[in-house]
This record gives sequence, structure tokens and C-alpha cells, in this order.
Amino acid sequence: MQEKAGIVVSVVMGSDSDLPVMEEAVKVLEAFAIPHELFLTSAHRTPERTAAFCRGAYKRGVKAIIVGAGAAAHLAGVIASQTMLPVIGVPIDATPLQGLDALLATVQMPGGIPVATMAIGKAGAKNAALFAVRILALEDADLLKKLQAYVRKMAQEVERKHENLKR
Ligand code: RP5
Repeated sequence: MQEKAGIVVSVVMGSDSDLPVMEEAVKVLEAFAIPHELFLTSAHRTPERTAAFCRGAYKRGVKAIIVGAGAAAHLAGVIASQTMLPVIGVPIDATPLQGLDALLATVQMPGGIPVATMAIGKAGAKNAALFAVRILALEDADLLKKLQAYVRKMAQEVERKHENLKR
């Protein structure tokens, strides 16, 4: 497996079919200039590849792992069981159950192995990246300032939309 150095956040997904959702996480990481990587592995289809990824992540300096998976979405939990890094799960709506299957599989972890589970789909992927940024901002004052500016901009956007409602 080719392992990249200098990566701070890994964005892992169970299938390339998850990419359109996980792109939302990538957009946020790019906006905050966080060195990141995309990594494809499956808890069920490639268990050894998943284990090898977990063994290498901490040593490479990765600080948080975002994991998107759909269906019987065990990937985030399996990764959390094999690394001490914080794991942020994104349930993906990949089946006729519209993500409820993935939500329950990701969030209902047994005590002892935490997965910080976000909302289903694109909002969850976006928030997973923002959650990773919050973790990193604990020890990075410049990043904290960027995060505060992002939040202020979001508030201004709501006010601008309110003004546009006035006729
Ligand atoms: C999960 O199964 C993946 O995360 C994906 O959401 C779902 C379907 O995968 P594909 O059949 O599209 O590869 O493991």
C-alpha cells in the first residue's frame, strides 16, 4: 500500500460510489487548507487493506479519520477498533433504506469504541470535516481564527438572505 506522508486528515470511504457525498468533506478541508487524502477500503470486501491502513495512520501523523460508508456500514467502527485516532463517521444513503441502515450501523457502537457519528449524507460529510477542523483548531490558533471567520460568514449569509426576503 502506498502511504502518503504529511497528511493530517484521512477521508476514507467504503466504495467509489460514496465519493459524491464525501466530496463535501473534501471541499471543506480544501477551504481550510488541511492536508488530506482520499482512501478507498471496505470493512467487508478488503478487511486486510483496512487493517493495514489503521496500522499506518498514526505513524504517518494523521490526526483524524473521516469515514463514509453505506449499507451495513461497519467501516467506521472497524477503523475505530484498530486505531486510537478520533474517527468521525458519515452514514451514506446507498440503499433502499435511504441511509437509516448506515446510520444505525455507524452510531450504535458498543461502549469502549467511539465513533463520532454525523448526519446521513452530504450535510454529514460537510460536518465531519468541520468537526475535524475543530479538533485541529484546539492546537492551532490560526486555524481557530479561520473557523471563527467561517462561522461569522455563515451568520452574515443568513442575514443577507433575510434581507432578500423583504419586498
Ligand atoms: C458500502 O456499500 C459502501 O460504503 C457503499 O456505500 C455501499 C455500496 O457499495 P457499492 O456496491 O456501490 O460498491 O460498503
